[in-house]
Amino acid sequence: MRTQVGIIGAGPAGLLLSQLLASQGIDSVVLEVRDRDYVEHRVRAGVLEHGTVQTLREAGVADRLDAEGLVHEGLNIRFGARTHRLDLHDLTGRGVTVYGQQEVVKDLIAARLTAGGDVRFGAADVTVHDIGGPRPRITFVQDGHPDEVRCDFVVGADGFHGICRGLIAGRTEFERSYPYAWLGILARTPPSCPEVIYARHPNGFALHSMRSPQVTRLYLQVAPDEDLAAWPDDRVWAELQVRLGDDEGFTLSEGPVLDKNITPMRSFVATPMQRERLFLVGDAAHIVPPTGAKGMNLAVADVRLLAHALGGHYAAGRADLLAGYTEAASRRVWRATHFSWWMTSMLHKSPEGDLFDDRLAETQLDWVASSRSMATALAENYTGLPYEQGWSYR
Ligand code: RFL
Ligand code: PHB
Repeated sequence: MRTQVGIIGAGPAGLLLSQLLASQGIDSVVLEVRDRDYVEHRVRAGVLEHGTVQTLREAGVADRLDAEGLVHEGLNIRFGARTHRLDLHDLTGRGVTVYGQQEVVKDLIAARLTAGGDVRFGAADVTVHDIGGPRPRITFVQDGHPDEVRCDFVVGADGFHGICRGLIAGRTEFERSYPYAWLGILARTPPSCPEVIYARHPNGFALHSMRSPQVTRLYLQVAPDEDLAAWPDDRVWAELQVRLGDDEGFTLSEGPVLDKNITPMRSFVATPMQRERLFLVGDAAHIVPPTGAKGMNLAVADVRLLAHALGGHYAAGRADLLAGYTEAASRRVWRATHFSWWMTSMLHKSPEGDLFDDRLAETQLDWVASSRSMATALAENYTGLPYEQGWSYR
């Protein structure tokens, strides 16, 4: 099998890249180890930056997003049992859209397959060869049969646990782990507030978000080694009631729990994001803790840059854009890394009972709630900083 770009991973990064390349007349094959049903039902991100929504529209995959996505013009920060609303639209002229990552993935898969795109699910033993030569190869096994893709470039869109990052010899890795994790539930109950609530409580962080007018998404700060079995639904609801409660009459509505999981928190950046004919996008190169809602948005920003650089290569023989990919991507990567770290440290409770850290976090929150400049800084990062260029070379 011969293609121009071999993409490993059918998460939002790999699928969107395939779609943006197709819009520029560039062929790709996407190889995914999991089956389609698994990929389409993995509950993850929910908050899309203004620019992510724009990109999905330009990619021609936003019909359902525009119909079903929930546009939020503000967000709430709750601490000291009081709520402070940041008017994102007033502060930045922009908002965010709440629409599940798995819905974005479903829309992208449907668009690729309808257009005759090649997305292979259940591709096992994916192995990359010859990235230093002019014709890299990717071998894999599907339905028990060995197969091979020959391509000009390989893109590692295979997430944090993928195989591609390990092929960038001599890379530098920056890492920070946090002494907590998030326990997340999806519940069949209407959201208790039309907007997202980030709450800092003496018992720890809690987050109220949503997926639709009937489905609420909620998270609790827990220990990093927390056992999910120790959190039956009743305990989760009781703790959410305590941490999300305020003195202003907020009531949290409860309902059947549809999904429950624990996510560790980590900041991680690998650089460079390229070696020879291999490029990394999204979580394969960097991850952020979910507190800033940046992970998928950052994956989309990488993909825009790489789609543009590959477009420049094929349309105009430009080598400089591909050579400059790491440098171009890393500015936004580090901004998001800092923002996510900042939101995380401001909203979580120190599990070691470090009173100094707790006071610093409280004064930061108070500053955001009382200063328009600080609120604007948060809102700019949250709704997404502008892109420096378009994703299409033409
Ligand atoms: P993904 O989504 O992990 O996709 C990688 C794909 O590669 C496949 N794969 C392989 N395929 C073939 N061969 C191999 N050897 C392979 N190894 C792996 C995997 O099966 C998978 O299908 O990475 P991608 O595309 O870079 O996308 C990144 C996002 O998924 C991630 O950043 C976000 O989910 C992070 N995130 C959030 N991001 C936001 O922008 N806004 C949010 O509100 C937000 N909330 C979250 C989040 C992540 C969370 N968790 C569970 C980590 C909330 C949570 C709880
Ligand atoms: C979500 O809706 O899943 C969500 C919202 C905000 C975050 C992280 C996750 O910061």
